[in-house]
Amino acid sequence: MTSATTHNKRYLLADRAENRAVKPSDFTLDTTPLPQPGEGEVLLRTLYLSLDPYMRGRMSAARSYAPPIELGAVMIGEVVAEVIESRADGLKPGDKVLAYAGWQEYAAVPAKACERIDPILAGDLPLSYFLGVLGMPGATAYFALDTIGKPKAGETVLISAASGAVGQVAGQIAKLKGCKVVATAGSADKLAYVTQELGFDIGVDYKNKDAKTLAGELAQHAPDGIDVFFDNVGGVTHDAVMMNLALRARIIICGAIAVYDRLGQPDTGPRWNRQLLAKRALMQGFLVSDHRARYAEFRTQMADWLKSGRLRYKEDVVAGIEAAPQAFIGLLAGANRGKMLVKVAT
Ligand code: NAP
Ligand code: FER
Repeated sequence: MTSATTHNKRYLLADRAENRAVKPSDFTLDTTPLPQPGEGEVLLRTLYLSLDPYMRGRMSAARSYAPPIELGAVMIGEVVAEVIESRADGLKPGDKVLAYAGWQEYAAVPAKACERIDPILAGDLPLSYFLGVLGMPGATAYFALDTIGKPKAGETVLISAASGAVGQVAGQIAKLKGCKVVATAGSADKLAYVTQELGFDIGVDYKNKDAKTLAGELAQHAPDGIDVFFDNVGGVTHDAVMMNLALRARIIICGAIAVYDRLGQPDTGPRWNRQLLAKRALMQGFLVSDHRARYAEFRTQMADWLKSGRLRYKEDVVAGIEAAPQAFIGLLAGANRGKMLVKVAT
């Protein structure tokens, strides 16, 4: 080990940013001695840290599917890491693993909490893909469509946040199934990426439009209505799509990033009940962690699509752990171009 590896830089949660946008001072940079692995643990050196919208929810104390991060604790996050010291059977130095090691350069974690990356499955694919298309976001796209959306050839599928970590995969799977894909996103270059490079059929910019205006635009592009709505954002986009449902539409409630800065303050009263009734539509919440048991199947299928060139994946990578807060704030505001990652070490 070189002298550079005697210390660990990490980010602690300093403020929950309740009912306001996240800012850099919500995170404190902290330097500690290198952690020592205990019996049954491994010392990990993070190569890539994943930045994901769910972290915003875990900063908040609002009730959800998982407990909030404690103030003063290391920000949570999944990493691809290299084992540099092992005090456990089954993992050895040099192994590459997935682990929830958090926003830090090094971590001592139980070997049981690590998932070894299969080098044969990975092949020539980048290791960072295990945090994206071959990891949690890719699994979200795959299982939400497989278990709720069930797109059939010829149907119209609407994907919001279509160029992001989940959206770009969801839209490509829908294309592989023979669907027409309508994408919404917040900029012309994001829409150009999904239509020109990924083959989605229509791109619609949702920015600075009220729900009625956006609904009218969507109606022109999907005159027979939306059969599958992959909702990554909530808010105005959600409302506009709900005005355009096809008969027996399936609505996947995957994310609501448009309202993450006002969690715990939901809209009240009847909202889309009449549309659901009239269209006999099905709306269901989705949580990727319910599908762990089928990850091997998902990874095999996705790796096959990637290796055969039938599916592509764009990443947005910043360098150094110090870049994490700003990149995360950018992700929540739409500054990312593809899956947001921090390259922490090589
Ligand atoms: P992402 O799409 O790579 O990045 C987030 C994107 O959200 C931004 O780039 C931005 O793109 C968009 N956005 C931000 N504010 C918005 C607003 N007010 N209205 C509309 N769009 C807005 O992120 P991701 O990792 O793929 O996640 C997408 C969604 O899926 C998130 O809501 C996330 O919480 C959810 N998710 C859920 C699960 C689950 O199990 N339920 C698992 C993974 C992810 P624009 O430029 O288009 O605004
Ligand atoms: C998980 C379940 C859901 C998870 C992330 C999510 C990191 C994402 C939820 C969201 O973005 O709202 O186990 O693991």
